[in-house]
Amino acid sequence: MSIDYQEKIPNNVNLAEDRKLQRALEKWQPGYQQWWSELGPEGSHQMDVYLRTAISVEPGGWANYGHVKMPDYRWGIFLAPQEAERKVNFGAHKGDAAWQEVPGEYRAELRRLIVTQGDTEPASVEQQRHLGLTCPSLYDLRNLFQVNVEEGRHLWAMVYLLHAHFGRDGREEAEAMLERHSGDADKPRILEAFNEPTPDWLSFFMFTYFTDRDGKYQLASLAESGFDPLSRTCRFMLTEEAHHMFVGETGVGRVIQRACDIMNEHKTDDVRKYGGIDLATIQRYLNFHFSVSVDLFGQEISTNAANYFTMGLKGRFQETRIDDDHLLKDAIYQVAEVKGDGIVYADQSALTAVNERLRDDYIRDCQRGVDKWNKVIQEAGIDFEMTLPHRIFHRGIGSFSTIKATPDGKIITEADWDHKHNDWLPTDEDRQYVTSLMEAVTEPGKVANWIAPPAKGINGQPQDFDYVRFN
Ligand code: BYC
Repeated sequence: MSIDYQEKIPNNVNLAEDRKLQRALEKWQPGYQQWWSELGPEGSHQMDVYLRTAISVEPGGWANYGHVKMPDYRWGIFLAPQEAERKVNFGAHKGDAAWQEVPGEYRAELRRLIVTQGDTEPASVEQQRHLGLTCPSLYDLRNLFQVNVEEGRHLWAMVYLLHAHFGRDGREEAEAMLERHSGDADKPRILEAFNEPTPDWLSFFMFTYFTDRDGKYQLASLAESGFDPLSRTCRFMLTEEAHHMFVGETGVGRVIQRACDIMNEHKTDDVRKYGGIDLATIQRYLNFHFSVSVDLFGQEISTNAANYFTMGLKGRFQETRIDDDHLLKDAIYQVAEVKGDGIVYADQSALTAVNERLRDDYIRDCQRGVDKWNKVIQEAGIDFEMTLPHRIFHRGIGSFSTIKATPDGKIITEADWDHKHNDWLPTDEDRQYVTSLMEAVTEPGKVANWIAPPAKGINGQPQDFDYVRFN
């Protein structure tokens, strides 16, 4: 499964053997490059960036590092190897051979899932396009760009599926991916969280920790798909996603570390006085990014999700490892709902609750990083604990979007919310303060004052490595 870099579009799908598809993708390519030059990372086009590029899709064999100009990055089409005799593993077609072509009766649903997934990828690049101008170090700048080029490649992954399997409407959808833009009043991105700007680096680290993790869970569910090309492309995308979440987890951890260092060094709680970001502000950012990411799982009770499952298009997280019938006709699942002025857990059909189950898996996973951040605080001997807010806090989608709640899950009145929400979510003043710290540090080995240096370099490089060269 080696990748052919001689091709105009690098790929491991024998693109050269399908001239029609190759021509269609080559027609889409200039539009993509134009989009990258207009809405990709601002001011970056002449820089040489120490990026990793996929050289093979085999585990462990794919990372190749070197300085590249991002517009010359070899975006391509890479699918994980085909599993012999793979089956549809859940839903009404359980036990059938996995589909290599789109099942005609599910075409619209499958296309919608692929379009929704694909739309988020360029959206995130657009959201982050100004961040390079205020990087806290060359290490961080390089990581931002690595994330950006990989999100660009993930768009390629979905565009390939649309072109290869959905004919003319697939090609139209691929065009539309470059026409919708994050935050555009007329043509916004599909999912709400992808229309919010990522205005500063603390937001970026929170985004890569919490929102990229939604990506991990959605991709993992799509990797279970009975539509084999979707499964294979998502499996490879997941290997890239891990680095994005690492950037988020270590990024937030370093901001926390710096706050603790300042508190200890100056024997003070007034971290801002010394140019750091205080733990309470970090907690408010966490509350915001967690809650908007939790929304990305959709409604608690969703017939769309039930249909995707029954059709065999989108499974649960690690579907094949779950010990049940994978049909969910009579199974139940406990889902939180509002009752009076509190919440209760009630039995629901497990089939219509698959979004909620995925959200549960996601929330458990989010907690692991929070525990690590708390270890940093504990080791510094500081009495403070970061917490994930309750799932009902600050929701815009689903049954909790109609109520107001505290971060610990108590339902409150609108008036109480108006009075208290500034304690729980970043205030204008917080955002202004964090923005005021955002100044580019581009000397090799130097790091901005508000964040601790990374524990180790990328690919074993020393602290003062020139990850990005400005030309
Ligand atoms: N915003 O039945 P429901 C990533 C709509 S992130 C706006 O629950 P469903 C990445 C919904 O469309 C992962 N609208 O919907 C991360 C529906 O509309 P209709 C992206 C929303 O379909 C970082 C209605 O509400 N991938 O990869 O079960 C950087 C009823 O809702 C939202 C995917 O999401 C929302 N948040 O669930 C880069 C996977 N939520 O039918 C990349 C593909 C719901 O009434 N998508 N609505 O017109 C899906 O699986 C599903 O579309 C969702 C929504 C889970 C998102």
